[in-house]
Amino acid sequence: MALKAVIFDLDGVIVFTDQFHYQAWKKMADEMNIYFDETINNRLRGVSRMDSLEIILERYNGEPLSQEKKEELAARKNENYRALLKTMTPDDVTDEVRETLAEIRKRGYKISLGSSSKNAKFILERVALPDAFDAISDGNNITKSKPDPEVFLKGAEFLGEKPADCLVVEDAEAGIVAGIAGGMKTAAIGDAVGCGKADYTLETFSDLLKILV
Ligand code: B16
Ligand code: MG
Repeated sequence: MALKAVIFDLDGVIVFTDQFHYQAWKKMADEMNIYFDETINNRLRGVSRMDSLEIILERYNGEPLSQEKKEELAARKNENYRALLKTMTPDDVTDEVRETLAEIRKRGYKISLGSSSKNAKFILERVALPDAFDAISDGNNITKSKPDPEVFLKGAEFLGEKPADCLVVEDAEAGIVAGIAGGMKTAAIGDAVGCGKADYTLETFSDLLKILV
């Protein structure tokens, strides 16, 4: 069946904010005396903010934390994170990514974002890509985080396309699993290549042009 649309993950595919996530969580973890390192940070790829916090709290040994306290910790991390996002500029998206997105649309495919992040629109504005997508599905329109397919199913729905006609592009195994669960084709880039579950693997972003002919 011919593909009609592409749904892109944001962090790890279009932009690379994992170092900002790391720094922001690290600050919060240090303040709470919780051990946190880059290996644990890797487990947060594609995972929602509150689920990320639960992973970090696996190393917490203090008094039990109320839901209110957890929300305060997540909000504190998000403040740190947004301060770092403010340093982003259009130079944080490569010409390769910009030109490939434009060419995919020119070839007649619709494109949507499919990101777990509640900061997705803010990031797209910072890097001057606010109108690059026909639809945006992000952390603000979902209740279940990847590996649940909700964020991608919404993306397909916003585009008016059937899931089976969509290709999901992801850097996280949780995202590839979500795409498969949603009945979509999947393309892995970066970290997700190693999981071996995707229909296609991309060495570089513009390899998409070989799939989307
Ligand atoms: P926020 P993606 C994900 O973005 C990140 O990979 C993940 O590390 C982060 O926890 C999640 O967004 C939520 O982000 O705190 O900004 O809502 O890869 O799905 O584009
Ligand atoms: Mg990602």
